[in-house]
Amino acid sequence: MKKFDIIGDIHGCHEEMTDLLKELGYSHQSGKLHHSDNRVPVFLGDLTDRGPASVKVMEDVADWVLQKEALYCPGNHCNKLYRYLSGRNVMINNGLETTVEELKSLPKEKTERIANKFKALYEQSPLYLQLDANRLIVAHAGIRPDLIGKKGKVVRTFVLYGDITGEKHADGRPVRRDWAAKYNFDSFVVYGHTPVPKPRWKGSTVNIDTGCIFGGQLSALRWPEKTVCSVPSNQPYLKEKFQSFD
Ligand SMILES: [Mn+2]
Repeated sequence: MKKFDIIGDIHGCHEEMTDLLKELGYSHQSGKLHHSDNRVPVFLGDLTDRGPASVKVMEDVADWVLQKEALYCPGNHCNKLYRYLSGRNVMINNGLETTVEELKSLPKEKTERIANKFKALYEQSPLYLQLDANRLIVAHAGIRPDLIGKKGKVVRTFVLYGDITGEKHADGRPVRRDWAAKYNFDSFVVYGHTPVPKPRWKGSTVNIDTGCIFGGQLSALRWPEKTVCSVPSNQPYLKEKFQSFD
């Protein structure tokens, strides 16, 4: 059986990603990722935006996934970046501006090469990952039992944005229902998307977005061990960005 290390929202924190992979036992030599126990890293989306080195994260993850050394499913920030790179008219805000600025600062050829690689990554990736004979589901913002195994618009909205109501809080954040509190199913779901001060375990789900971009930690869940490995963030701590539950 394959063993996985599922890694939470990176948001351009390349240094912390490198630290975490090292902590998990990976070595990175001449573009290849290697683990002595043949473990596989799984990226659950939101690779870019807001952080200092989104382009390096895009490049590394795209290389590893396209070389079949890692797995990936997209987050909402990946979806928006993909639409931007495909020439669609998207708002360059909510962190996308930092990634766009990084890309624009590079020589045109390099920008094009990286954009094409990221598009290839996005186009080959499923909306969410069904692993270990469906015992493990990895979805950026989570999933509902009745959506597992399905595709389509409803599934896409849920796995990218979570269980949104369409309403917004006073500060502009979308209202999200607590789907994990209601999740009652055999498949274990690993997700991110909503920064929490520490991994949030709820039934057979865990949120491992420990807000690296907001000064928390970058975390991974080891499967099948179900143990967490975290490294500290190098970013300033912004308490108000973290959501507390229960
Ligand atoms: Mn997200």
